[in-house]
Amino acid sequence: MSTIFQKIIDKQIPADIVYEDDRCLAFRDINPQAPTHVLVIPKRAIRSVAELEASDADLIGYLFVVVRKIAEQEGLSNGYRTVINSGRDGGQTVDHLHIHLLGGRGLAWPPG
Ligand code: DGP
Repeated sequence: MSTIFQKIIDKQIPADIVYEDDRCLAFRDINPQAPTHVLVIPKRAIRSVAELEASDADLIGYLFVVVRKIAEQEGLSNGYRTVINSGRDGGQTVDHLHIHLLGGRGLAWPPG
């Protein structure tokens, strides 16, 4: 079943896109939890970390390189947090793997 993120990839619904290439897309979260809250997603539909295969390793590593580029682009020189929610207990609400990039304020730990 097509997720809302697939519709964003396919440009069927709009998003505030901050980065795009052939393998991934990054756009601002619709419900930001920090001054910078960007979601970095693979264009290939992988549902969650729980469904990763060994052959996905390069792609997942690449997504984090993109995170680093966007963090620089966003001026997050004081640091930032990356989060991947997985499954129901992990708080995942969209079944298309995504990395949250949060920054622009001090972030508390531990998370709820
Ligand atoms: P998670 O709970 O980890 O599955 O995060 C899903 C995030 O996706 C959540 O922070 C809100 C965001 N989101 C959901 N629908 C949309 C949408 O249509 N557009 C954008 N930009 N973000 C969305």
